[in-house]
Amino acid sequence: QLAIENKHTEMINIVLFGKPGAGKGTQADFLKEKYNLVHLSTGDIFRFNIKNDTELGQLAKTYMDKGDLVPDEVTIKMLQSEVDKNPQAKGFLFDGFPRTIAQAEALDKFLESKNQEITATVALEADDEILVQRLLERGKTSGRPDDQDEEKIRNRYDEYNQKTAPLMDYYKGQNKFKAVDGIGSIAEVTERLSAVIDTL
Ligand code: B4P
Repeated sequence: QLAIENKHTEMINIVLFGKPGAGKGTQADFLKEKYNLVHLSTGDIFRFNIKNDTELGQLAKTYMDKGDLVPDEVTIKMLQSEVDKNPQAKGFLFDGFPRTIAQAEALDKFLESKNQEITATVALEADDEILVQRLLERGKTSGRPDDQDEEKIRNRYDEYNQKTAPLMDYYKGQNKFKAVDGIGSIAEVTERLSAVIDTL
């Protein structure tokens, strides 16, 4: 009985959800400080591994450069090992993970094994056309191969629509899905996200 109660009160675990370029990484930088959460961005972890030319990085690069998702098996294993590196965490901010139903199911199972769960999934909503422009803009300076041409960016949206969008129903089915408008200044969007997180 006690264990079940603890499961709901001890930690807050948030999934930051949204299309490519919706501002997940941008907002995560503010939210992790404000709520004292360990920020895990699968995109950042992959890019770190690519930069350091690790085996994982070499593999991830072949998918990311084309705008494809990295295979579930690899991504899930990596995420779990990052969670395990933070036993003192007060909660996690998952950014860019999960991106498939298989990843979401694996995450639920994994957290369950630690007597934890996802508290809520918060989605940043925005139109594709605005986001494609944001990514092309970032591509001018970011050096990210997946931001540099429209065809790769469009492929990321196809991947999102096929594999990631179904997660909205997955989390709605668990009554854990909350959406906020992702258009506006960075500070405005942070305000909207905070208003939702404060209610959790
Ligand atoms: P990610 O690194 O997760 O990147 P993202 O979707 O491009 O960006 P994000 O939403 O974080 O946008 P950002 O804040 O940067 O993924 C990259 C790739 O990694 C994937 O395509 C995939 O290949 C692989 N990958 C990652 N996770 C995976 C997983 N779980 N499974 C399989 N593969 C995985 O913002 C974008 C731009 O908008 C920035 O330039 C920013 O300055 C600007 N911006 C942000 N907010 C703004 C605002 N309010 N107004 C104006 N501009 C704004």
